[in-house]
Amino acid sequence: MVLDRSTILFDVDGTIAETEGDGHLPAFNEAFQEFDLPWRWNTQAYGELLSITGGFERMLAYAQRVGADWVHTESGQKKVRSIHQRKNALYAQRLESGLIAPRAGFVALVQKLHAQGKTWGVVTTTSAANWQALWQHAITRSTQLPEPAVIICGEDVARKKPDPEAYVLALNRLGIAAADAIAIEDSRNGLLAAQAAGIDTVVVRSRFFGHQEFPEARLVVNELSDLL
Ligand code: XBP
Ligand code: MG
Repeated sequence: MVLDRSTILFDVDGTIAETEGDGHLPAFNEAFQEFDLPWRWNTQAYGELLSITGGFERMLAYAQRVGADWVHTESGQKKVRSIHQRKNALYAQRLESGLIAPRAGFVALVQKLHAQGKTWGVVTTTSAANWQALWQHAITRSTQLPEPAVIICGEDVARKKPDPEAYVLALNRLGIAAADAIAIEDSRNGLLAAQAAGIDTVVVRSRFFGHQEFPEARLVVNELSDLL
């Protein structure tokens, strides 16, 4: 049994659900349109931009790339914040309309961990509102699940993944050692964050990162159902 620790910490985007391609990406493009920005991200461009964790930070990095110097002014920063908030609202709407479901095996895996007396938690660099929307509209829409014992989101940390801060905070809040936990991640940034916190990591291949190599992972699987 590879999940042989007392606590299993799940990444969100790409791991619990394929939220990027069907959720965040179209929501970003809709928000850009609403704000009369000429930016449009296709799947390939978004795949590259995903190396920058955090939607706000991703937009700033893109602005830099296309020479949109206005983002450096105070009003520019405010505008990017507003676009990000609108993106998250559009993302929540997509979840509400049932566009995204948890990945195969997620619900059964949490139920199994709970039945084994294990703890589960969430360690993500997405916004807290996005996690809440996923929990409410996708995960618990038709199933009852035990609540995660810890939830760390983007707002809880000063430095997003690949920095270990989110994982270190989760361990501290739970009062456990790194050796008591296993992380499940889908991206290299997530894997590096968990590893830097001393946590052994299982990688589940996802749409945007599935082609990458993960030599530091304890195990790489195609689906969460492979962990049942
Ligand atoms: C993935 C991310 C997130 C989402 C967008 O986080 O980098 O930034 O792409 O979310 P993880 P926000 O895989 O750690 O869950 O726009 O709310 O930042
Ligand atoms: Mg992820």
